[in-house]
Order: sequence, then C-alpha cells, then structure tokens
Amino acid sequence: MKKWILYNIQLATMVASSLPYSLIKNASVVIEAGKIAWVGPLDALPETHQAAERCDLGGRLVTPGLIDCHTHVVFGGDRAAEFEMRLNGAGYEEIARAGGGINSTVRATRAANLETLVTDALPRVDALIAEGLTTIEIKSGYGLERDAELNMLRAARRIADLRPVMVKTTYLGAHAVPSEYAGRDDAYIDEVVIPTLCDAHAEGLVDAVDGFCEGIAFQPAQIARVFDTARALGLPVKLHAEQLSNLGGAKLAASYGALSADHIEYLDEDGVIAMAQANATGVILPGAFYTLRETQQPPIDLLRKHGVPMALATDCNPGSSPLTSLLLTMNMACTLFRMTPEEALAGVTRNAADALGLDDRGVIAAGKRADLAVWDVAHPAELSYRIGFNPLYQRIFQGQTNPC
Ligand code: DI6
Ligand code: FE
Repeated sequence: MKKWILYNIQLATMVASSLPYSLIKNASVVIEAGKIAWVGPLDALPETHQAAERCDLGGRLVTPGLIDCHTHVVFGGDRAAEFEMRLNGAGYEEIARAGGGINSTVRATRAANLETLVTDALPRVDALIAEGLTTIEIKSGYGLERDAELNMLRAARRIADLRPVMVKTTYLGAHAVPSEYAGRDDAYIDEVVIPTLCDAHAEGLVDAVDGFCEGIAFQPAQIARVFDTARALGLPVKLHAEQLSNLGGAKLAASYGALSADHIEYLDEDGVIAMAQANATGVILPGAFYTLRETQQPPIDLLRKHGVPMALATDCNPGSSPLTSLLLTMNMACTLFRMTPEEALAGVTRNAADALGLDDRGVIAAGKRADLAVWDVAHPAELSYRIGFNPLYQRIFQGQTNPC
C-alpha cells in the first residue's frame, strides 16, 4: 500500500494538551493504509518512513477532518415558504393550521421514496464536505411511522455509499407526535416508536437512539421507555434536552450513560454535574438558537467549570436550523456564546468524535484514521473568524487523496 508524507505544514493536532490547538509548526504526517502512521518534525522522520512519497503543503494548516455530530439532513420538502410567511407576519398557529411546521416535513418525508430522500440530502451533505467534513451523524425523526422512519435511516446509510464520508445513524422516532396520534403520545411511543426501533435495529440501521425531551414533544418518563429499549438492544443514547425549557432531560440522559445531551440552553448546574459524572458531551447548536431568535444562552461557563466537553454541530434541519456550514457554526458559537476559536475547533473535531463514541478520529495522532482537512489559512482562529468564506484547500478521507 502506498505511503506518503505531508510536510511543510502547521498541524493543529487537537490532542488534549495545554498547548493551544496542540499546534506543531513545521510538522509532517506520514499516511499509510488509510491511517496516520507518524507525526513529527521532518528532520526527525524515522528511517522506516524515509521511502514515502513527499507532498509539500507550503506552510498550510492541517486539522482533523471535521465532524458534524448532530444533523437531520435527510428529510422531504423544505420550509422556505413558511419562513417567508412568518416574515410577512403570519403567526405560528396560523402556519400550523395552513399545514406548516414539523408536520409539513413529516408529510413530505412520508411521500418521498428512498431515492428522493437520498437525492435531496446529497447537496446538503456536499456543502458540508466542501468545508472539510469527513464524518456526519444523521437522524431519522421525520417519518414518525414505521416505513418512513426505516426509509430515512436507509437513505442515511446510502449516503455513505455515494460519498467519501462516514455516516453514523441515529433513530429519532421520539421527535414529535404525528397528527394521527394527537393527544395519544403514550400510545405513539408504545405502538410506533419502540417497535420501529426494534425493526430498524434488526435491519442494522441504528447506531444510536435519540429523543426530543420537551413540553412540545416528550416527557422524561416517555423518553425513559425508549431508552430502556435502547439499553436492551445494546445501543447508546443521546437526547435533545433543555432546548426551550428545563425538564431534567440531561440528567435523565446521563443516568443512561448517554453519549451527549444536545441544545442544553436551559441546562442548570445540577444537570451539568450529572453530565460530567457520566462523561457525557454537551452538544451546542447555535444554528437553532439563531434561527429561533432564542435569548437563553447555553451555560458555557458551567460546562467549562465542570469539565464537560463541548461539541458543536449544525443541527441541519428544515425548521429550526437550515444550516449546512460547520465553519459558520463555529463563528456563531464564538460570537453568540463567547466560545473561543480553539473550543470551536475542538467542538467539530475531538469533542464531536467523543459525542459519537468514536475514539479513532477527531485528533491527529499515530494510529488514528487519516481523515484530514488542509486549509489556506495562516492561523487556526481564522476558521472561526471569517463569515461565509471557505478556505478549504483539500480534504483527505481515510488517506485516499494525495493533495499534491
Ligand atoms: N429541535 C428542533 O429545534 C427541531 N427538532 C428538534 O428536536 C425542530 C425540527 C423542525 O422544526 O423541523
Ligand atoms: Fe436536532
């Protein structure tokens, strides 16, 4: 297998250390068989790697490939008309009565076949890839009935066959109560969410299980029933928690050893401590905060104080976050939430890998996957600083592309 070496680079390895970005200047990286074989200064290159083909990257910055750990990129239709209605003065209820809101996406998703779901999602995934994405999490949750939920997950799996990107799927049957179950949410959990989870798992479609714990969605006791099934199937859990109010969702998730609690604007210190004890990651989603014009900020200082790792994700979805840029997500996290550019980069690399339970990526170190992004920037802070500018020079997925 071909072996090559990238040199004349600044390397933001993002391994946990006290050094900013764990940056190595004048670094080099040896890539072999899809993995990182060695990292260090060129003049220290061991004899065993001397024969590698060399690629001079002209002083460019290399980071781990970006990871979007929370998306709903597979869905039918769009909600642009609804966006326009709202800006022309229509109220939420009026839009709902006119068939808008999450239910319109559910209708469009149910009406779409597998091919359409895939075709519609690909441009969104491509936009993320164009900014250095190498791993993406994709949720179901707009089918809300057995076959449509399975189709969403099949579409997510298919994307990994069509694009050089790794996909982690998440089952989100407990996203909303579909109109045919209005007022019967417990029945929806028992008759649809749980049996569909079992079927999806049997088909190998589920890597993790999520829910939306909120007044407008599901109560903690209902989520707990879904999580009990996940546990019985050996699947990890995560939760949309404390987005619009505090129902103790993060604490519940922590009690199930969750990978992450996501949104968490209304999270309190008790919940932060529970997450710290469970080693759960806090996933910050500034796109939804921005789109909904929320004012309650996630408790960044408390997360720092208790050492809860913070990940950042697009939450790409047609309603609350029609966002397909991780670079803009990083900028929003810095400007809206005062996260540092270093925290923002860790949020889409090392901590996003943690949020997906992946320990083979998210940092640049020997033995990790050769998923890398090469940037035309002088300093890593530029990735968070610019708005609407894409400085990606090359993306390397599993060591498959030689950027020279
Ligand atoms: N939180 C949200 O903000 C979205 N889903 C969720 O769990 C809303 C999804 C939509 O409006 O389509
Ligand atoms: Fe979400």
